[in-house]
Amino acid sequence: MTERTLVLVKPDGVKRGLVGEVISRIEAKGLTLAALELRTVERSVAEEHYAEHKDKPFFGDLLEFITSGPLVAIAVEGPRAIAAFRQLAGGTDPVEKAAPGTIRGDYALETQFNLVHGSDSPESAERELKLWF
Ligand code: RTP
Ligand code: MG
Repeated sequence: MTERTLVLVKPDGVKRGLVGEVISRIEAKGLTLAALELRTVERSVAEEHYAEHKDKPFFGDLLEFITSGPLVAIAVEGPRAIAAFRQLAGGTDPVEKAAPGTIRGDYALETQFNLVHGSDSPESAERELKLWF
C-alpha cells in the first residue's frame, strides 16, 4: 500500500552537508520524493511537531536544536514508506540502537543530534504532513 511519511533532515544534517546522502538513501531504497523544502522552523511549529514529548526533560533542548538553523522537510512516498524510512534511519540512539548501515548508525554519535526524523505511524504521518506541507 502506498503511503506518505514526513522526513526531516534536522539542522545538524544540513550543517554537516548530509542532505544529499539522506536523499540518496531514500531514492536507492525505491522511495520517491513528493515534496521538499528547506526552511528554518518557528518555535510554534516545532512545539506542535514534537507535542508528544512536551513533558520530557529533553523537550527544551529539542526545540532549541530543531529551530537552530535550516532543516529540510521532505514528503516521502512509496509502499510502506513509514516503516521503510524508519528502517533507513535506524534507532533513536545512534550508538546503542542504530545499526551500522543506517543513517544514524553511520553518521551520528549523540541521541539529540541524530540527523533525521521520520513519522512513526500512519496517524503521525498524516498529522505531521499537514503541519509541514
Ligand atoms: P524523531 O521523532 O526525531 O524521528 O526520533 P525518534 O522517533 O527516533 O525518537 P523520539 O523518541 O520521538 O525523540 C524525538 C527526538 O528527541 C531527541 N531526543 N533526545 N536527550 C535525549 O534523551 C533525547 N531523547 C530524544 C532526539 O533528537 C529524538 O530524535
Ligand atoms: Mg519520534
